Amino acid sequence: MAKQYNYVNYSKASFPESEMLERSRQFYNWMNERRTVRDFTAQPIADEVLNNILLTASTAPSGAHKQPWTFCVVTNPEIKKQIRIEAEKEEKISYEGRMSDEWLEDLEPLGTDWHKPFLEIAPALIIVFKRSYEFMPDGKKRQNYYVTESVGLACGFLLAAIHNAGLAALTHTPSPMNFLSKVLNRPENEKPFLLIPIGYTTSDCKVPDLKRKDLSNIVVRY
Ligand code: IYR
Repeated sequence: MAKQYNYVNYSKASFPESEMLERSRQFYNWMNERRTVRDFTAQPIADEVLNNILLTASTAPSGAHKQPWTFCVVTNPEIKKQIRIEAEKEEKISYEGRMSDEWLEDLEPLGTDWHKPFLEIAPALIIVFKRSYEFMPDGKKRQNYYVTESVGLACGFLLAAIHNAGLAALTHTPSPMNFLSKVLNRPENEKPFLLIPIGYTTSDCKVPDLKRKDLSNIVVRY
């Protein structure tokens, strides 16, 4: 039988309602400034900043607290170049035939294409892998739970931490992305989930002037 956790006291910090109102408003305003960007400078990111961002991502809740994620951080120019070459190979095939007309039409306003220079320019690429199971010391496999949900949550925390640090990111999903397992030599229990270039924005960085849905379009109250 597995041993139970030792339960410890937890006193959640809270705030008077007026302060809560102000904090929630400020946090929303701050998060609403986060944008997905594709224009990065090559300026490197301090290791300690990267580590704090990754530790924040790993505070996300996960099924049975398995933390079923691996974050590969690539700063090596040769490996970034290899990733760009492989990603562009797949993206070119996707844009030139694999993606449906409807999908291409939906992407038209964003103006994306198969060229991915940011994969080489951004100072760091965080490649998030999901771990569907673990190898036990005796070599047996042990399942993880709600892996997609857990890793999705960790990625949300990761993006918030990147934004909070004053850095920008792109949630990139080259498709298919199994080439990442090969390039990064990952074990078979890990599957690529998201490729996140991270860095500083260029001075002439542009983002689409898009609007976010308002409350009435995202919330149903009962
Ligand atoms: N993965 C491709 C296509 C793409 C798909 C979606 I959905 C986007 O929001 C943006 C791009 C690419 O990265 O270009």
